[in-house]
Amino acid sequence: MRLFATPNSPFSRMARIAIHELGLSDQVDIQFVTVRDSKSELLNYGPLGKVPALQIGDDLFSDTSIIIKMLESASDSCRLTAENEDPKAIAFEGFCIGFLESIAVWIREARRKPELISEELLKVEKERALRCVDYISQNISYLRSSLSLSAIAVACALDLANRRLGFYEYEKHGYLNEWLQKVIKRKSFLITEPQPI
Ligand SMILES: N[C@@H](CCC(=O)N[C@@H](CS)C(=O)NCC(=O)O)C(=O)O
Repeated sequence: MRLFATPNSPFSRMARIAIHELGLSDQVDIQFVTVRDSKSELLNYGPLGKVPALQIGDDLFSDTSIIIKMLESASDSCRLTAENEDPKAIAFEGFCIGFLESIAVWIREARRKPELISEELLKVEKERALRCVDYISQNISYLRSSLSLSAIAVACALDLANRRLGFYEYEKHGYLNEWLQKVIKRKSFLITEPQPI
């Protein structure tokens, strides 16, 4: 198997963390590619050109949740995704992935040329992030058992929001902050830390 990724993409980071946590590091080659680039190597494998993308044989799987499900089915180690029989955990998983997506949108907006930045969008995303942090804190029980896709998404989102946006409101929520500090010290997180930009 081969994972196409970029070193700083949060979704690529989720897939790389999952590979490590599922014990698949020896079975998946990680290939860093460029994105938003008409010469990207990734475009030789499919038209989408987004990372992460997982190649298994002739197939190229996109979308982080789908990729993590494919990785899970290749692993006899732990499970990361919510069980079909647990709708509340599935709902929370979707929320966590949406939270990471929103942090990525916020960062993308904040990094545009100053004259192109929409202050309104920055405000919308900051307010969303504050609401989500409260919600995560109220539902911390979903995150505190074993590592899950939900936990990976939330930890990647909060870690990146802190690094790129100076967003650290979660520190006000003692249990959430304690949980986050523990998760980001796992080897899978340390070896995939985003680089300064
Ligand atoms: N919903 C997708 C999002 C993937 C995504 O947006 N990846 C970004 C990097 S974080 C990307 O490849 N962007 C390149 C582009 O938009 O062309 C997933 O879950 O994998």
